[in-house]
Amino acid sequence: KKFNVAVVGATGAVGEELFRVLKEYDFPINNLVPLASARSAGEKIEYAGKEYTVLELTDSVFEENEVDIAFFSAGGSVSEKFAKFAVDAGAVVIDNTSHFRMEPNVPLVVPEVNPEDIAKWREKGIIANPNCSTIQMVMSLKPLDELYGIKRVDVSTYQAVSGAGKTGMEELVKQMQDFFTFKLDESEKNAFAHQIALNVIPQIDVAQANGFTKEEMKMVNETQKILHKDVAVAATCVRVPVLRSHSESITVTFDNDVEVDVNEVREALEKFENVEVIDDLENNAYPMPIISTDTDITYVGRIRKDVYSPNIVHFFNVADQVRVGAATNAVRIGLKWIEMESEI
Ligand code: A2P
Ligand code: 11C
Repeated sequence: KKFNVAVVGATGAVGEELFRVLKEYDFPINNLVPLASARSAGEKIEYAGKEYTVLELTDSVFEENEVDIAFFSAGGSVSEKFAKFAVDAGAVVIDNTSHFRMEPNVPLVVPEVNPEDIAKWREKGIIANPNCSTIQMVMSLKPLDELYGIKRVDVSTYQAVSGAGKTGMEELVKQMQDFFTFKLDESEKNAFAHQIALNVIPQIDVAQANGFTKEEMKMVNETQKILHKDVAVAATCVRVPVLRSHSESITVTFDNDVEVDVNEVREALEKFENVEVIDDLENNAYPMPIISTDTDITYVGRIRKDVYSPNIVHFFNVADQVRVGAATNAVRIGLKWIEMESEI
């Protein structure tokens, strides 16, 4: 069976990557319906050698095009307003925004970690894609939780500008160009709270009453929902001048009686689907954004046992934010959904 597939946010950073990933995974598409705002309606996009016209997102566009699967990647307020029209038209919505993630009757899914949750999609017609920094973190937490039982996670992130969409990426490039022509002082600084070129910014998203940012609290709440476990999480989320792969320094505390064996940790990670270990410090080998960018793999390295506590391990985790953290996860959800629905 083939499906009519809509992509809301077709002209954005994640939308454009979605077309590449759909093609690479040979997604069973009957008709493709690229949607964006009135600003880009009429633009052409190419998919599998055919040209498609971008349509304006409207209340009726899903029904008119008999959409079966709708990927949403145009921001939370767009999902809030338009997801219901896709659901009413009979489509399953795979939503990349944070809008529905914490609703109890909306599954929040990383297919390698909690594919079984997809079955709950019928309750609201929506499957939520987690935040990018959560996705790559739970890819490494899941095998370790199965191995030893996780009690607590402390994470600091180094997040690429792609998390802020095309405007974020363009702003970093422009500021770097302006730096080399001695114009950085006058360069536009709109996408982030401060200049991002040659800087790091310890704030992603807005402040919360508890002193953490919204991005940091997403990592707490989403991790607990995906792992089905009240694991303690503390995050510090930092924007760095990298184009499109997020890095994370992660410290995991296991249950009190655990004695970490680094080889067992490495083996558990290596065996997990779509995770690869690069861990040879003496030969300068570890995950970095230049390795993960344009791949669908979550890379883990710098694995080491804590010097003081036998139940603590530290490691470094890197993945492409636009793919693993968004487009690829969404496409994998779609493929899993098709597989599960065809078994019913
Ligand atoms: P448009 O290009 O027409 O503005 P990014 O995350 O890279 O910034 O991309 C955002 C995506 O979301 C773009 O495709 C953008 O389309 C789309 N978008 C933003 N606002 C709306 C809206 N109100 N209705 C439909 N699409 C929107
Ligand atoms: C960033 N994580 O790197 C954000 C982007 O909840 O989907 C994704 C926001 C979200 O800026």
